[in-house]
Amino acid sequence: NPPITVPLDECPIIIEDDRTGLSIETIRRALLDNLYYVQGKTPQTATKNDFYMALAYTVRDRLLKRWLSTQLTYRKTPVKTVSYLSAEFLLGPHLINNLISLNLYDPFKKAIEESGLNFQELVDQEEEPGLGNGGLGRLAACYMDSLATLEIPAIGYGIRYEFGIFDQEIKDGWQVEITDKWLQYGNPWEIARPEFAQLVKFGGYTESYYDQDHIYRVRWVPRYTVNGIPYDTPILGYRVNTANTLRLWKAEASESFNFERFNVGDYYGAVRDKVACETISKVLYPNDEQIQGKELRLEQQFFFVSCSLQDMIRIHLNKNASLDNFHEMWSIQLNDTHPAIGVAELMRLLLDENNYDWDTAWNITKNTFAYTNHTLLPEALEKWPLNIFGRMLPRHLEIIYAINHRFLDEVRIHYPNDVSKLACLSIIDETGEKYVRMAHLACVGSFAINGVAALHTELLKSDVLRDFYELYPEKFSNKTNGVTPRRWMVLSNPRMSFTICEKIGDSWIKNLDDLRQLEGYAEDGGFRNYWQQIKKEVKQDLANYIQAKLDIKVDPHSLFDVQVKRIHEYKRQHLNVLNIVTLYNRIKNNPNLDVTPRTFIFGGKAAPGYFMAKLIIKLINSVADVVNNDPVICDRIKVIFLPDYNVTFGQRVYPAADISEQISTAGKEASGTGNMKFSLNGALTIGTLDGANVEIRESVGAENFFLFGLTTEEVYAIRANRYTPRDYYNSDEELKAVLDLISTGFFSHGDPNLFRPIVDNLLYSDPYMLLADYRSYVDAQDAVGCAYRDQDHWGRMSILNVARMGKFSSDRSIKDYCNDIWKTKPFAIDVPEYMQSQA
Ligand code: CBF
Repeated sequence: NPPITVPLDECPIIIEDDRTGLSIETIRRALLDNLYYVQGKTPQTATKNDFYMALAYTVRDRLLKRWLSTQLTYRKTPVKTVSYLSAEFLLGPHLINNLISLNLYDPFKKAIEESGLNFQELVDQEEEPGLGNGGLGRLAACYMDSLATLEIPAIGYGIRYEFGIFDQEIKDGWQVEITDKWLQYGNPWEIARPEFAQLVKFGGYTESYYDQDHIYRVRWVPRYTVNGIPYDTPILGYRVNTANTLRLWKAEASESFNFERFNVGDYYGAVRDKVACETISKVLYPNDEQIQGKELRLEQQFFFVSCSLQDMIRIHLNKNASLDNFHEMWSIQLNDTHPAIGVAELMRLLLDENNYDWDTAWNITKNTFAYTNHTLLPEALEKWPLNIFGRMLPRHLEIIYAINHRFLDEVRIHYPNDVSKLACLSIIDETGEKYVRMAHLACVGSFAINGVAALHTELLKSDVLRDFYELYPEKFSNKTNGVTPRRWMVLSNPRMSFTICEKIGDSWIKNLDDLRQLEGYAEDGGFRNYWQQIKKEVKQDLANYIQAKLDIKVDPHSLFDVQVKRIHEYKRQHLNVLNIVTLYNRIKNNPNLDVTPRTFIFGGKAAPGYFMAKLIIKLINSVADVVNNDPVICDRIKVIFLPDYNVTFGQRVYPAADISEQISTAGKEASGTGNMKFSLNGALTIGTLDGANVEIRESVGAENFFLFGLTTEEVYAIRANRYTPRDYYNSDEELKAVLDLISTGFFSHGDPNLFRPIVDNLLYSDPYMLLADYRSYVDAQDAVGCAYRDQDHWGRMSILNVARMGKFSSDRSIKDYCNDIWKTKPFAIDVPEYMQSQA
């Protein structure tokens, strides 16, 4: 079913005013029209969700002009396109974001309210697409926003998981996972494009043959094939015409596949196989879990990568005579190793399906891909057992062997007589059971390799990818992460954004460096006062929300101390708990102690199979139970665990924070991006010299940042000399008291065993060195408490944090990628005349 090509200028589109008009009256009418004709409901029978859907369609109608113009322009222009391949896109809700980008927030709010509906109630109906685990997926979403805003031709490719990241409930203090059914009431933001479906092969065997020119070729005979159906979502830039596409693939059984069984009368078998096929895009894997050996995960990766590469080739051949210049027209960014199989798949498509010779195919491939590494944790570096890999992707294994063979020849020339280098660099790990090392495949097959913060890149060069850095120093660079100020300031913190605009105008929304102009206002006492007043109002909003959701009263005048992120031992939420118990002990020992009132707020999900992380959640909730209800504490400390932390929730919580906890062990967090969102919303950071904290501290000034803890070098040095955490326990009275209290079962209704795994782990191994950092952390927290008492000075520090965060816009990151890696330029979109009269 190929699309009909109509000469563009004659494109017979009939413009309906209700789909495009911008007056309040038209918007109201359009809402009812969509409710009636798309939802099939009248206002009398419509649910809140029906109204939300109608509202979403009414907004979507008004961005279509930009989306279609962008696609038409890209189709006819020879522009270089960035293809962002990512197994995760953690987008967050679309509605308000699109309204802000279109500059239609006010008229829509008015139109809804004038229709007698509650705008916020409808907005709250939106199920966010939780198609990611955390930082990596959210970064991909920020980058899509910046690519569109900067008018860079780009397409994001990923998987349309039917079930995204699980919803979290807390029962008796424990995390309980609930399936995320984000699609159950429909998704108004996507459009299926079955006409661009792609067929993906799996399993089977390969066979060689000579083609008509007597050239030796290989053909892959798969065991089964799966259909990839693309679902497109527009990603609109802020106040520009560019609306790029996020294309997510859904797996469906291919017809040829179930016909075979069907024909022999095995109807149920055919259906069973069909269901099995479709599980490929069913569910997002929660990270942190041991994924090695999970075949479905490899199937998912190959599925979306193969669909995407075939799609790029289709688009390319629509505009170009051959694939010879593919690498000149496309830069494909590998978002971590998850799509790294793309290197072998592009080779296969060029060699087997387009008859290129090896050298030409390899030249195209290695000049197309660029690889971003996002982690230093050894357990997160993907490798696939050779037998699983070979069974699922027999042709790719052959290709990888051939790549490796040539690569190792290159290594041999570089390091004559150094066999150990060959073993270290090889794409195949042969030290024990054999594996395919995906990071090595990505490094060999890419022209650029980057880390995501300055420290992280240095550690890649000196440690995790040291051998590759020695071999290919010119491939390496740093691209510090960034976040979009549209979602993380304008949308989530309208009060603060408005105040900033009043003072310095709104240019900062697209040029975040312009926030610098706020520095002068940090010296203005009246403004500082006003700034703190706004923060208080935002905190009051969060306090109301906590009261409504959890029935816990928190004082907006207390210091809001927030740690929201995935729960992981390296992120050290339990170090935060050790400080809370320290404060608790101090007050119990001296009930009249003058402490700065604090509300400790936690949020985050633990991977379902990660025992220690789940126990840390239980510990936080158990400590909260005791502390919040102890009359001696008298509300001076409150501990809150907010269930089901997600993007929507982040939008509420970042603006309300006074202090942001960025307390990972130095050398473990690649970058972090939550740290940026907090600081951009005026929170001060208590943090280690880890990830992007290092650069944030440099930017905002050491005097506006609460530093503690070991440096990476110190961590390495202590480890090298055999770290004995018990020494810290024995020599610090407060630390000893804290661990003893937990051990006795004080927070577990007398059960000394419940938290034993945490305490024993800290005392006898402490891989993330909490005990070594404890004293320095508690002292820094004391300094935070003291500093907060001087609200005027705190306000000054808060303003300076915001003013100096310009570097951490994802626009800056994307410009760096464009200039140094992709070599792409902005391309402004003109809306053709025949669409001009529309919204
Ligand atoms: O680079 C984006 C983020 O990616 C992670 O979340 C990841 O999943 N590897 C890292 O843990 C973060 O440090 C990083 O900011």
